[in-house]
Amino acid sequence: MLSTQTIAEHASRNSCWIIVHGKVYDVTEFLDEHPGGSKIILKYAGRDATEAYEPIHPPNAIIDHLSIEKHLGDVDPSTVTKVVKVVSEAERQRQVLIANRPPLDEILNLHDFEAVAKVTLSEKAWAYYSSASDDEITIRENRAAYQRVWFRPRILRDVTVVDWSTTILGQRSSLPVYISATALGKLGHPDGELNLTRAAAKHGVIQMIPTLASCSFDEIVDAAQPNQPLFLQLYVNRERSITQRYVQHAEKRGVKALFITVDAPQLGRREKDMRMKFVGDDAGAKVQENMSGVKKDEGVARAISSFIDPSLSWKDIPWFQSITKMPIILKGVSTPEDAILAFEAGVQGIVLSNHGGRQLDTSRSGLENLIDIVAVLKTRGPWPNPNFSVFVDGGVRRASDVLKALALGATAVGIGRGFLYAFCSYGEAGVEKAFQILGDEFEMNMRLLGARNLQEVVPDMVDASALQAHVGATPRDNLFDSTYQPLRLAEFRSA
Ligand code: 173
Repeated sequence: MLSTQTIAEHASRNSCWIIVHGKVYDVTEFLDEHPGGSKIILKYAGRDATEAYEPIHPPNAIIDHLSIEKHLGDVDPSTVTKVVKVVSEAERQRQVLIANRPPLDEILNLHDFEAVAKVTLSEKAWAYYSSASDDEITIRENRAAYQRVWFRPRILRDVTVVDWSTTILGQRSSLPVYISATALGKLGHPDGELNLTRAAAKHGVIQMIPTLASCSFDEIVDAAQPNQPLFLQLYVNRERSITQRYVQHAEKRGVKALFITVDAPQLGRREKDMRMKFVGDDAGAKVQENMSGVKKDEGVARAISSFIDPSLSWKDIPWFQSITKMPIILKGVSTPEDAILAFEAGVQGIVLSNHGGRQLDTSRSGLENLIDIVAVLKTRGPWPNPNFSVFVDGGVRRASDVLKALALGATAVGIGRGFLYAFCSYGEAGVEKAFQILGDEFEMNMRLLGARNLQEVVPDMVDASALQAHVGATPRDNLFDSTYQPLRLAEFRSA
């Protein structure tokens, strides 16, 4: 057993030991191999890194990646001085807000989860999840685009029974919605992505597992029910053998589709997230950082994304097709040109996505791109094409949003943050509630739209003539506005 005093002596680039989960590791030689760079490790040189390690790594990452002779043994608990953490005023307030958060049955829509998450998440988690790139124009446009599409409802169609279930890539789904991948779930809830897996099992919804989940891939698959369909989101590693092993392991474990992220050769600059580097560090860490020349402008995501291969190109698609039989979907397509290239490459679908507004700012919304992309795909074969799915994500919070995308030709729609905020705020029960809310919204909206099933949600049910006009041309209705009672978000009891 090693004393904390001994460990503290190994706090430099020349000899760097860290503690994770009560075990001591010599990471000196690993420093330059760490996918997140050496600097972040050096910050914790000679001391306990568990708190920083936990949300970002699958539990076994260090054990799997560090050769056995670098596992130095246990920390001698008798040498550990219990640090009494000074709880900041902000943290104390956050705990009060968590204790007083609205009961789940007062949550009426997906925005409410976000309102709760905004004040109950740690600043770091909120900054990472909510941030988008640059001026955050695209993340806001993702919402606004849905408001430029108007319904043309049909009447008198006997809508006693309505059915919003569907099939996504051959898998039954209770909703025309899947859970899109979002990284680092444990920043927001101790059970991380497992909240989604468990709730999805109960409600027949499909989860896309993120490459950069906080839980390991196997933990997530193990938490799923025997026949629960799961998809996998893939960041392609510079070291292709790692990607090959990962993809083939996923297929063996029964994953039903591979969504390759193609819009992130480099991560966007998310300034809310980056800003946290300046406010979140303790003083001790600052000294260490200065010593090792740490760049202080990297957010959480950038710090762990250096393994992603920016050389990925169309030439790699046949290789993916050679290593797996899973359907392949390209996630992050924005133009008809690329939609056609994907179609001709023989993949099974595309996701019209701008990565939740986190990549190229002032990119158009997936919903808007859907119009042109469906138009060209219609010239290339049957429509809807049973062998080529077109998904949309970004800004979806309501069933009415989903119905607009479906009317315009989408196969199904992905929701990332909406479900993420549900589990951050209320764990698994929050995600179940989100599914139930969406189900209720589908039932009502489909009745009011005059569609008894999703086949009956047709292009004529929407007026998208304003979608591609990027101006707010709707006149303000001043008289109405002055009497309108605005909707209210979920409220806190006594804070
Ligand atoms: O959007 C993201 O934050 C993201 O996709 C990502 C990429 C690399 C590491 C962590 C998250």
